[in-house]
Amino acid sequence: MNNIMADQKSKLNRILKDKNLDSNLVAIANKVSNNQRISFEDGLYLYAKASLGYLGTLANYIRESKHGNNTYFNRNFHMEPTNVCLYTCTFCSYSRLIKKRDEGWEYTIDDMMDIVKGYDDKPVTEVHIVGGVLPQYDVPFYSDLFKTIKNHRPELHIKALTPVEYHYIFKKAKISYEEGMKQMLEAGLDSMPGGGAEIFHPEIRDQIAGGKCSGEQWLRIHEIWHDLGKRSNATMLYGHIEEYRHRVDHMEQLRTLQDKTGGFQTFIPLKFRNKGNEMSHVEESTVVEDLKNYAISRIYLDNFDHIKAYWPMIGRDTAQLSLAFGVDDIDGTIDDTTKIYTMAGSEEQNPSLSTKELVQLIKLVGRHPIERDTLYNVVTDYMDHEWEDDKHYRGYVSLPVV
Ligand code: V47
Ligand code: SF4
Repeated sequence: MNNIMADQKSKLNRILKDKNLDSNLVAIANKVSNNQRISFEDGLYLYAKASLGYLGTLANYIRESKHGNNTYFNRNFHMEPTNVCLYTCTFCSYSRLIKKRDEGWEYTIDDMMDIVKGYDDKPVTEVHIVGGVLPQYDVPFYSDLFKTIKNHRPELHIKALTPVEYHYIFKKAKISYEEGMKQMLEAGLDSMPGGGAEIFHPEIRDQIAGGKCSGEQWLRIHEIWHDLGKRSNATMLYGHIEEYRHRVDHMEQLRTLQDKTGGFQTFIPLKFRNKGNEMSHVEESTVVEDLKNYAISRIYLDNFDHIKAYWPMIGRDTAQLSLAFGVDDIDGTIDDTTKIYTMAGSEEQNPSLSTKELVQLIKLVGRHPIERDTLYNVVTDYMDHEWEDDKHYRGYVSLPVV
């Protein structure tokens, strides 16, 4: 056992020997210590009863067993074909623009290729494409777009669209999910981002995302994609009108599919932000709740390799803290403005960091920064990297003690 793990194990042992700790929490800590899966009821119990310190200890133990101090990021850029959407998800700032289309944009393939070409001299490895749903963005449009990007820059990884778009465009084209995903693969799609998952349970999904693909359909499209030998991510939009049992149900369904396919790479909890949408009256979750949620995700999803914090949404400070609560990945070096979040009131009005800034942010909490590609192959290990203008920088502080 290396030093990092010996330290984490001794923190876990302190919990196991704590005579004052609730016996259910001791039992859950025992499962984690013995590498056993926790149950649905355990998940609910953690949300209801566990303290932040307890959750951090368990989640950090798992995080460091899997990855040590390694903390991953990638260099990508986001493209949003349109910010107008015919669906009416109550948490989203896009759909209200359907009535005021003059305030929105609807890009053509040429418009999007101009954006792609703007990154020609930049060392990005991935383009992340996601936006609203409109009828002109159909199977032929996206097939053309993926082919044109691949013709222009074959090595650029295309991570694009979610089951929300795929369900809509395949239905419109009258083709099955299987046929549709095969066509997307042939056009150049490399992987699927995790969006559109929201909360799977119909009690919540019907209220906040009525009309778009169901939880079952979302999971089915990912399963088909995994069966084609490809990878994808998963998200959960939390902190609005859902109850803890809906969050645990969501993670349970992801864990079950992951047992079957192993195709998910990363789980990304997305904190609900309340600006500019139909749920502005709903209070946002606290930072403590966000950290607890990261930790419980890490503990529950034992078969997911990575837990990602999307820093433009939660801000840099919480992203740094999250690295002690189960998170091992911070998305990305995004030097483009991703409007879906700035419209919803994200922490970062301009969600852009240079690689150097992101590396420093990770090092400042004692972690080991690694640039990865979309599939988690190491691109550059930044632990001992020095920038020419940066000789004075030796930024280390220790991790918050949990
Ligand atoms: O599905 C929309 C969310 C998602 C709000 O896979 C909101 O690497 C909070 O999935 N407050 C799309 N969230 C973005 C997404 C994503 C982001 C980063 C990385 C990856 C990845 C995927 O954004 C939507 C929805 O759940 N969203 N509105 C809001 N007001
Ligand atoms: Fe459209 Fe997606 Fe926004 Fe829902 S969350 S309104 S599907 S862009």
